[in-house]
Amino acid sequence: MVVLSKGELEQIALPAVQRTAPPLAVVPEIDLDKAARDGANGRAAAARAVAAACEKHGFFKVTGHGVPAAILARMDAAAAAFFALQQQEKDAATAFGYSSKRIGCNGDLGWVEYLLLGVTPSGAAPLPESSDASTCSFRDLLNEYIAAVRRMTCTVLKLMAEGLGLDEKDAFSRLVLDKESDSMLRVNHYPPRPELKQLGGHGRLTGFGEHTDPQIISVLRSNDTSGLEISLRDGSWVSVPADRNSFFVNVGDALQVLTNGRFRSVPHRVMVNSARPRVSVIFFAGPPPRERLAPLPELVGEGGRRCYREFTWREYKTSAYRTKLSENRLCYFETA
Ligand code: GA4
Repeated sequence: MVVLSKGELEQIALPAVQRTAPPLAVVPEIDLDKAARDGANGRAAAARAVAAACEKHGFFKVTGHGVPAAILARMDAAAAAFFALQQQEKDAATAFGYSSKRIGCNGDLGWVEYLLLGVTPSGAAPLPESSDASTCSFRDLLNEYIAAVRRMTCTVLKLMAEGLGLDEKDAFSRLVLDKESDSMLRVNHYPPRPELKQLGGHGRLTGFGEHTDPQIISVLRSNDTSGLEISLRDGSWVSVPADRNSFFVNVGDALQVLTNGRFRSVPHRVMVNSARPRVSVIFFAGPPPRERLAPLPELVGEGGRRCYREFTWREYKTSAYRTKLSENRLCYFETA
């Protein structure tokens, strides 16, 4: 078990200036089912709405997503059962990348425990041969979930390309369907902290500190406990009302680069609830390691300025893993 010193725990709390909870966000909604039913016009309207949300906030909500309710219910039950295990059993779940409180490898801490797995289109990495039946069935469930969410992710990425007016409608989705796509799945559990209540609603504890996601997009679903906050263009923070029936999409750094900054990667963080656990499952859709990323010529335009130099996803990821969570990771790749 990871035991933190008092000093380490104190680092998790936000500075005093950020003590009160921010106002509620008004999150743009895209209904994929409706877009499909309404034919070409419905699709074009959804594509425009997706592009507008990505330009304004880098964040929106997907309803009518088509991920079967049965998979979501099984995932909820499996995540709850996993995090309810004895600490010793969780610590042994190395095949699923279990970790607690420590985020990344540069000293970031949060009031969170999580599973973190690398995934390609063929699923999560194979388990050791000695794995027991329950480990195998959990892995199978994760793979079913990943396959369903990846399909929806690709629908969203195609709408993004359409909304940007790109000729190549699979300019983004092909990166995620590539057999070497370097995607990830994360299951986060933010245990409640009843002590926060005694502070009269003013005590705030960081579950996962402010950051942007390095990938193309991240597709998140949570239980009904709020806690996710996003930063708007003016730097203010808003709290995202939880909705277990929908998925939330974040624009990541790689998409900001490909769109030459037209879409923005949204800074976000998660705050801990005093009464209820928050559980979220996030699919981070990434390109293959060797993929060269640069602003798409169609989005730079003739004589336009390229805001980022070309680099490979491997290069970006290596650089990102050297940073602290809250750092601006894109600045090293900006053109002068
Ligand atoms: C943020 C998005 C994903 O959760 C993640 C995170 C990763 C990690 O937890 O290991 C990072 C973080 C994330 C960005 C900067 C680096 C890497 C922690 C950290 C300090 C899995 C990812 O890909 O980047």
